[in-house]
Amino acid sequence: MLRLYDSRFSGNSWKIRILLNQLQRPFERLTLDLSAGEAKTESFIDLSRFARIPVLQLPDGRTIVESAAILLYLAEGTDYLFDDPYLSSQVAGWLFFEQGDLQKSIALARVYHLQGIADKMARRIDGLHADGYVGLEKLDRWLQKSEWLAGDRYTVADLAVFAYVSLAHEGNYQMERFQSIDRWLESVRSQPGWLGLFERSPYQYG
Ligand SMILES: N[C@@H](CCC(=O)N[C@@H](CS)C(=O)NCC(=O)O)C(=O)O
Repeated sequence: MLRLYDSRFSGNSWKIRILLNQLQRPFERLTLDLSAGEAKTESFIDLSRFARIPVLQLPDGRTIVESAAILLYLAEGTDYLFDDPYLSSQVAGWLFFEQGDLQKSIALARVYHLQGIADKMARRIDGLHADGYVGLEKLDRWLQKSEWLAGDRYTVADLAVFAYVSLAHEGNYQMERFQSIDRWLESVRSQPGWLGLFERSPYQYG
């Protein structure tokens, strides 16, 4: 069976649980406590390369790290990706955009708020917001004229970008002005098999 190493609050791991649920793939879930240093043990570093989650472990023991790589692996041959090389490149483009232009700016601002250190980190958060808003504006502009990110249907491109954008308000991003993002977030949430951050998949073991 597939095994997913994740953590409770991780948006990167949430992407993977949603896709596993949408694909109806049974998986074992091992939830690490990052604040207790559980990602930093020797044995987990061997599995994870960078001492980070998510990590997907295949039944033969090999592991895949980086949420975008895991999504591409799981989506191969399914409706959540395209066969056509051009359309596949459009999906990949959005996965890179999410990691380069959005993920860190949103995730770190959120972490500082969740850890209750937002006041102390106010200047750092201002910088993260400045970068994050540039990415969000680009995304909103695209969604003003397109229903989905790549091609004409929901794919892992939408799922990958969805996770942190939908959590941005937890990092005190003011999202009201992004009307097209708001419409698209709702469309992603209404996809069959979509799962809330703290919702348990019926395909989850452990
Ligand atoms: N680019 C990576 C980022 C992974 C990442 O940043 N993971 C965080 C949690 S979401 C983590 O494991 N941090 C380690 C720690 O906080 O100790 C991905 O998309 O999978």
